[in-house]
Amino acid sequence: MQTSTDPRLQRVIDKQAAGDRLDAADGLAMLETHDVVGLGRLANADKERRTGPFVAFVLNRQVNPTNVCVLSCRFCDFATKVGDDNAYEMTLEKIRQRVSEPIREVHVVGGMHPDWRFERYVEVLEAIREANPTAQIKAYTAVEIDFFAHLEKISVDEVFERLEAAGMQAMPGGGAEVFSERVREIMYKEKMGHERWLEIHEIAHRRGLRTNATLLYGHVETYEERVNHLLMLREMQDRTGGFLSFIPLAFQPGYTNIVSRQASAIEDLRTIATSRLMLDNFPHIKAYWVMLGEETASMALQWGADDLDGTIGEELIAHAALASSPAGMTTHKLVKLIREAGRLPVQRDALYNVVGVYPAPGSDTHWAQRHGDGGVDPVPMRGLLAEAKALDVEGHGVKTWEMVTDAGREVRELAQKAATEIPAEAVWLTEELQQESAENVV
Ligand code: V47
Repeated sequence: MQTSTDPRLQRVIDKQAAGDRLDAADGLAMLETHDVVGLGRLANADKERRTGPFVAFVLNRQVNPTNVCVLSCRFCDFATKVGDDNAYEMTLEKIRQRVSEPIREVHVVGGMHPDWRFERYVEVLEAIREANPTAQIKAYTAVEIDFFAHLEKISVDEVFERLEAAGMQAMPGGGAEVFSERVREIMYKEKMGHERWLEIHEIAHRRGLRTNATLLYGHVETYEERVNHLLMLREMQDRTGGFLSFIPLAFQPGYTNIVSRQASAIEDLRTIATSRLMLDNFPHIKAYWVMLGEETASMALQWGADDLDGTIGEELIAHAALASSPAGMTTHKLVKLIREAGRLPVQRDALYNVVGVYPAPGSDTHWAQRHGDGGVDPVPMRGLLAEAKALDVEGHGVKTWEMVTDAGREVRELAQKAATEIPAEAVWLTEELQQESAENVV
């Protein structure tokens, strides 16, 4: 059994072994521990129980339709006002162009423009669906949904109805920041409070929409406030089961003068691991490479994270705040990053259905999988998926690629198969194979 030189972390280790639920004191102990390696081992063991050696990514594009926003949050370098030099509004044509590549997910988030009607935001989704009917749309944060409801003087349910009819299939986790009135007063006092954020996600879950949750950390928040945020999410997930993924967002200081530097890698890893262990009812923890940077994101895959988000294309929010990560990533680079972390890459869609695995290459075939622009080909899961039983999250009919061990089969064995039994000649998924893959998942 694992032991630690930190008595407070030892208590967490003992509780994990006994299957006891972790509490606020445990969360604090993890965020404060000097035994970062021990914490990583504990979180990694938990990750492996859930998703074995697999790490997921998605071929996606981020669309930020405008940076003009009615709010002026202190932490946000992205938002502008009408007439500012860097203010922009994307045309529907530009949006169509941006999403017309072969991708699985479009992530839409942007400013709340004072002159745009709700219809314009609906048209954004319609344009995306028209340009790429098979990509799943993960659109608009709870803050934007609340804004639309006020703008149109309609209920949140009615907002969802209109957006779903236009193609929305999931909701991102942005806008949560930190669930603390103290922090809200300092950083984003015009923005709605956490009760409303949670309420809107709860309405989404009730409708059967899957959503994500975020935490913006590394600015003025305390460790207690971080832990409290996690506990509030866990409590809601106990009730609804509708969250798919949790994404700790490392604050990019940019020009804000709030803090002089971004949280350290050690701090990032502690936060990822603490999230994995506290959020025992969240299927996935995302290492968002855009804000963590590639190196820390790669390490996070050994500290409890099972997802790297995606190829993204052009990211504007973190980069407005001077993030030093690249604007987007190629599939090849993501696969390489995941392999370097000793993991098996899995391509997923927005709802965490598996699209394909990238079998571990023999040393001499590794680069053989490269071609043309440096892309790598996934292999459809086929038979493998039939054994990797899909989970139905809390009876909501949501299927995830989470591997279950209680089916009497060790995850390691599945990974072995992924590495050895998949034919060497990798092919892009044909329509037919996509269909088969999708059928296998559900
Ligand atoms: O809500 C703004 C944050 C969020 C900064 O759900 C900043 O899958 C760091 O929510 N430094 C938008 N963060 C991004 C987001 C997200 C990203 C990836 C995946 C998903 C998902 C959601 O970014 C905002 C805000 O909390 N943010 N400015 C900044 N300077």
